[in-house]
Amino acid sequence: MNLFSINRNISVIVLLMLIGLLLLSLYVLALQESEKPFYFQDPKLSDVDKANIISFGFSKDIPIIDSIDVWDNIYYHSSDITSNTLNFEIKDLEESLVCKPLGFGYSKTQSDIIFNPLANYPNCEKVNPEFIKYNKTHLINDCKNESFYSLGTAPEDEIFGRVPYDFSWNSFNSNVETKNREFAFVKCKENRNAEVFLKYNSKAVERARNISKSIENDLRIKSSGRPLTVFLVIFDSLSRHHMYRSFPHSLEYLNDTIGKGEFKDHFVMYDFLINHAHGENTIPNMIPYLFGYSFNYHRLRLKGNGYQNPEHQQAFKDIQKDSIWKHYEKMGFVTMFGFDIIWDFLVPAVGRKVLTDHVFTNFWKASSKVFGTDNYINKHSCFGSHDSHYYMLKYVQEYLKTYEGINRFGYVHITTAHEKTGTIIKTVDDDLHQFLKSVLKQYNDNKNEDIVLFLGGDHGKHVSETDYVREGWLENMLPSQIVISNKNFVQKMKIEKTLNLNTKRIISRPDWHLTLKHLSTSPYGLLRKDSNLYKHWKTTTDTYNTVSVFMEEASVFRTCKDLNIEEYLCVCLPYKEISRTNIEENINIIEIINLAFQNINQNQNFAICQELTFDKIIYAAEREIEELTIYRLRITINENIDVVFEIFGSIFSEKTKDVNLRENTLMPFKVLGENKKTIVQLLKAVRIDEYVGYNEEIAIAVNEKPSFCIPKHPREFDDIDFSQEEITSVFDKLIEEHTVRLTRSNNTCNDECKLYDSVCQPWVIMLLSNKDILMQSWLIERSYQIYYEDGVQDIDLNSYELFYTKNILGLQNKTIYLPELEYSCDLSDSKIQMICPCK
Ligand SMILES: *[C@@H]1O[C@H](CO)[C@@H](O)[C@H](O)[C@H]1NC(C)=O
Ligand SMILES: *[C@@H]1O[C@H](CO)[C@@H](O)[C@H](O)[C@H]1NC(C)=O
Ligand SMILES: *[C@@H]1O[C@H](CO)[C@@H](O)[C@H](O)[C@H]1NC(C)=O
Ligand SMILES: *[C@@H]1O[C@H](CO)[C@@H](O)[C@H](O)[C@H]1NC(C)=O
Ligand SMILES: *[C@@H]1O[C@H](CO)[C@@H](O)[C@H](O)[C@H]1NC(C)=O
Ligand SMILES: CC(=O)N[C@H]1CO[C@H](CO)[C@@H](O)[C@@H]1O
Repeated sequence: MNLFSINRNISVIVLLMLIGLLLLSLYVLALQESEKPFYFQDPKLSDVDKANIISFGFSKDIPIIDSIDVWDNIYYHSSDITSNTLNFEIKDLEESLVCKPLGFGYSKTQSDIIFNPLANYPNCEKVNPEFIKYNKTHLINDCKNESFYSLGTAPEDEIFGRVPYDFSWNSFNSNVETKNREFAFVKCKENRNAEVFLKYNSKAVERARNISKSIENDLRIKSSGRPLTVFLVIFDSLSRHHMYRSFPHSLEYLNDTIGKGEFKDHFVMYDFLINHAHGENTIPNMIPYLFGYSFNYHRLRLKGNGYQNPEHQQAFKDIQKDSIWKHYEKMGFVTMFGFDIIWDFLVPAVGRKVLTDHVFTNFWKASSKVFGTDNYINKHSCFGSHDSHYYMLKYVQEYLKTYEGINRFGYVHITTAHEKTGTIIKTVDDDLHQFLKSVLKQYNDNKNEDIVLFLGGDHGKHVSETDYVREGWLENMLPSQIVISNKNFVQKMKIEKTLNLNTKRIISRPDWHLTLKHLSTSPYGLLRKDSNLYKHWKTTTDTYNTVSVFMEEASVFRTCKDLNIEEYLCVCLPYKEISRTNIEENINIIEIINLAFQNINQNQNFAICQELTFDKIIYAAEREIEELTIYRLRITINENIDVVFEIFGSIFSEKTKDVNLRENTLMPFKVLGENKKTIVQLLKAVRIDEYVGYNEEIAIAVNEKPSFCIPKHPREFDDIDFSQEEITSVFDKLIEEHTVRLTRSNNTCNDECKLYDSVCQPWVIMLLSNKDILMQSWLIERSYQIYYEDGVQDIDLNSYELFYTKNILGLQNKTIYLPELEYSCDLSDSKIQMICPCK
């Protein structure tokens, strides 16, 4: 083929693509113009079509002007609204409710076994008395000894997620002006402390005021209305049951003040009982919450742009135009976003630059270096005089106070509960109680403002791989959601009766998104249910069944399917555990497992990630739903005894294919049998054991999906592996990212790394427990240096003798100690110098 014909072929392809696009837009237009409500669940539409329709919807700008009835000046009697209390027990669900949960979670007996009721954590303020002083512009030096400070990053340098963070101390000789920085650390002798402070953003205020003014002009509103605050405080992994278990003081406080006491006349709260999750973890839940539609469409809309690629960041900025925070910006609000984690939990959805007026995320990257906190968030640690979540709640309080008089929106995500024991979340209770006290007081003192405060979970807590019972899965699917508002706002929205009904109906994530959109109009007037704007917003969510919880009654007939909640996740459908003997006879189950392994092993980098093979089924349940059977399976693999996968698959007859077959390349299927044809389809395979640390770091180093890349244990790598550069280069890279230090007498690695503002990595101790990796025996000379105190030591490890121990990685005289069982940064000795990988 010559160059010319290539060109011609390309033009033909381009032409065909253009025709395709034209047809699609005509089709979309036809759908938009049609009178009938349009159902996204229409099985005839592919997911790509639906994603395109959503994009098209977002590109349309429907004016607010004919959709809203501006507020009149009637005084609303808040006393007409009845007060509610918070009750753990759920009684009186309506008889006619179609989606009635099979249960709500663990019983007290079950949860007392799973979550140690006696778990107790030190009070950080007692352990580390607060000494930092800040006077609104300057850090004041109050330390009698030599001291140091470090200021946070400038607002434009807020980068979301797992990226390197530079950190250094400066001599603290005189008071230091904080300028535009919003956090700081001070070191006085060996004590360290943190402070956060919000800096007024006058540009954001001006913009919000301008936009509000222009909306008011369009609507011919003469005097400005009441400023509105809409704020989401979302806790990671917090089911409704776990909220009641973990926050007794805060809930009692709400009960006593809003339910019965001092704030009874001013505020009202609603506890949503059937608040259904859309997935097991953060992304599938927060995408519909923040964007209005499911993860799958978001993935398609991102068209292969990856958050790790710096050149793809524009795609993430573009997609954020459709996020709830950009929406609030357009409605005349100042906006805030906070996420207290150094990992990439939500980054794949929004990228590294979050486009709100305030972003508060770098504080945690800095804190991890200052306080040497465990990167893997599975152990309680103090950030100076407070727990980690305290700083987020403090920043939010300042945000709400600083912008009094202006519409404000915010979303913060707090991950204290994201750990194994399920008990560290208890440390939030006192800080949350203080937070609620301060916020309610603020809005009670200033009765000229409206507030809608959401306290909820992204998904519920379950104890992943160790917990087989149905109740654990129910908790995972039923996150908490309490909504607090002022009574005259509820009265003015004419929504009291409906809100009360909705607390007992199934509510989806897109429902909350539409609710947020709806609330964004309420500084100006009452959005009409039959308005073009409200109807248009529905077309950009997953289904036409989406409702604003503050607008419409969620019908008793709504099912999971109506709300685009996967049937295998649905808490209302039948669920039956399968006995061991029946599992082994079930050929369908084996077929699902085969599909799962094909899927898991597809495109793996087999040099370092192993090819995985099926070991055994440890749990199985089946759900018979009309002509469909869905299986939920837990399985183990031969390559690593700790790994557990959860697999969902479906079985149906070929006749029902149109309804039951899911067209998605991530869900392979297979036709079985000769005559009576059956189809098995894999719906999902997820890794559910904890794989942070060694496993995850290796996967990230080779750009593999951490949940599917399972390398050998470091001790199992041998000479054959070390002859492969694909493998050794990974080890070189990982070692290079760390500074290897020897401890001085009686110091632990944690102490030693912390002296240099870094964190000891236990997983690298595990990696170095293989002597060949420690010595980089594939290289002619070991490439890293070993640091001792403030200098470098040249140590020829080859001349040392090996001595295997249970848990020590260290040196003494001419002996190297190598750990065989445990890998810890917490050991010390007066004679052995521990070898510490610091990062
Ligand atoms: C804070 O301290 C600085 C430096 O000592 C001083 O110049 C400034 O006036 C103080 N500000 C306030 C609000 O007290
Ligand atoms: C707000 O409006 C004023 C007056 O119309 C204009 O001068 C200013 O640039 C606007 N500011 C922003 C941030 O839009
Ligand atoms: C709230 O008050 C009600 C009624 O007094 C009571 O039954 C309930 O247990 C209380 N809930 C909490 C969380 O304290
Ligand atoms: C290690 O060396 C020191 C002197 O540097 C010596 O006193 C000690 O006995 C040696 N210990 C062992 C176990 O060889
Ligand atoms: C290390 O601890 C041991 C035992 O507590 C003590 O005897 C020794 O003096 C300590 N060494 C240093 C350098 O502090
Ligand atoms: C070196 C130095 O100034 N040390 C002082 C640190 O502070 C304590 C009391 O807070 C003094 O006793 C030390 O003399």
